[in-house]
Amino acid sequence: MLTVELYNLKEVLDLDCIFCKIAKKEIPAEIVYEDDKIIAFKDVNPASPTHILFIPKEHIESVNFLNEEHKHLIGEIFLRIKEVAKEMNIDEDGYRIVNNCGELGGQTVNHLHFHLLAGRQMQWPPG
Ligand code: DGP
Repeated sequence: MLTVELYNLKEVLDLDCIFCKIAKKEIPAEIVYEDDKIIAFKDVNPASPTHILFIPKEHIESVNFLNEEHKHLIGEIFLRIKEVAKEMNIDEDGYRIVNNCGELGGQTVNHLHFHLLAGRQMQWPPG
């Protein structure tokens, strides 16, 4: 009974998530990498010549919602970022990986994602 209720709650939370819809191919995106747990696609509003978003297919709202069971998944996301960066020949010039968490962190889509930005000189501190 409790399992069913939790499952329904998860369905409700995922229902309006734009990134869940991209992961389920319900809305289109320019996908650059995919496996059973992770998908990467071009940002619709690129902030640099290369701007790719890496997300877990599982709906995790933000870093605040990570737990011990996600350790391997997060490690895999970073390894896939490294591999895609190499495939796209941006590894030698360099790139930036960004995660925005929560309102003050600038997070606008509440599904954990890592931005891979490249192709221009990055500035510090970020805005
Ligand atoms: P953040 O501000 O860190 O939550 O980044 C969210 C990013 O997601 C932002 O750069 C724009 C991008 N984005 C929002 N909606 C869509 C969409 O429907 N498709 C794609 N490809 N990117 C999206």
